[in-house]
Amino acid sequence: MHDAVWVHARLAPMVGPVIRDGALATAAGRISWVGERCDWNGDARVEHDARGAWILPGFVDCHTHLVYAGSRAHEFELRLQGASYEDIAKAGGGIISTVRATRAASEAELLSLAQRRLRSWLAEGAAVVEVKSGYGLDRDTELKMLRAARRLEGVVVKTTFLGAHALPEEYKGRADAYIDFVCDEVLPAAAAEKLVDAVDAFCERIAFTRHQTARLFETAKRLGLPVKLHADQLSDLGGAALAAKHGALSADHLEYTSEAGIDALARAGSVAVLLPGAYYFLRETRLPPISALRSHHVPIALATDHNPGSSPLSSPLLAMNMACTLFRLTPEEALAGFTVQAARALGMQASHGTLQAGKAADFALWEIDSPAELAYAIGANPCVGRVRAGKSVLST
Ligand code: DI6
Ligand code: FE
Repeated sequence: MHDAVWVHARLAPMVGPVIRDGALATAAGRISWVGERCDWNGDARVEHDARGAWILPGFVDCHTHLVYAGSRAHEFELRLQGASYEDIAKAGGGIISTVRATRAASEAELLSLAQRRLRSWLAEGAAVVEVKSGYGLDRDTELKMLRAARRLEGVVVKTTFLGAHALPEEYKGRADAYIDFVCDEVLPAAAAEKLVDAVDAFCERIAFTRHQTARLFETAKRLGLPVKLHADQLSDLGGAALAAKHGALSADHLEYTSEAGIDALARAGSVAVLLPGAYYFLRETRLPPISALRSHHVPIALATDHNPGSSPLSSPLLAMNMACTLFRLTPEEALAGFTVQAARALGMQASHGTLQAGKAADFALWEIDSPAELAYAIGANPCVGRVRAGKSVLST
């Protein structure tokens, strides 16, 4: 006996062909059957008529900085007057200004701010959201951020430790000592509290070197934690190759990655996570190497990179549109980027990203004529239903 079945649905399972008159059943929070409606002869306690709506796997946003306090709207104004993102960071603004506000906020305040932000993802049928720390840069605030992230409701949350996001003011001129502190105290404390699903770093001229990043990755390995990396966003520091060398789940941004770096990602089986929101908002002009990623068969995921400084973007749908418009991804690649490939970038391919029996019953219903419409439209939200662990949590 199945718990529920959705019939008269059009299904985009994100693996295999689409099904134009399908049925999808759930049992005990998982998908228990998917296929052509004419082949469905199971028993389900409840039958839902999808009335021709498309069902897709719930979106997986595999790169966000959703937990933080404060606003950076004034920096946006400064940039519009000509200041660069790097200028602002060097002058003590940027990430560090969000660190000040986040240190001053309580865990409850951080949770309530992030929970409010999360509404847009829920309205667009998201199933999984990754959330990074990295606006604490001290032990207590990093842990506070991760605890707040773990308490978010409505989606599956994956937490990533990003203690090596920027150099805090108290360590000015002592980046190596800060990395020692992160490796010896902060990351082990977060891991001991079981708050960490993966470890990330910002490897960049304005952040940490390859060598410092490698030291952090060694610590992650000792703690049995997978790694990912903010790589080659503003310059080519060889971040992608470094991530690949450490078997990273993903290397993210990649605007400046060389072909050798892409080859290394392909060999390591790491996912390339592209972040068009940051490219757009910082008015970057250097495109990530899409054709090389394709020719080397590197899986391409997309994410919002939601953060207050470089990508205040709260819409997976808009990120997909930007990926097509700015990066020339196909709508099919964009959809895969927010489902099957994003699940891989979080090591969740066994439970999310496709509509297949055995996976979590986390999916969304859309009133559209074809899945490509999700990447095509700007500012519309045709999500008409969201199912989480087999239960309908949004329907209109
Ligand atoms: N790269 C980014 O684009 C964000 N973090 C990072 O490592 C920016 C975060 C911020 O400006 O607050
Ligand atoms: Fe980021």
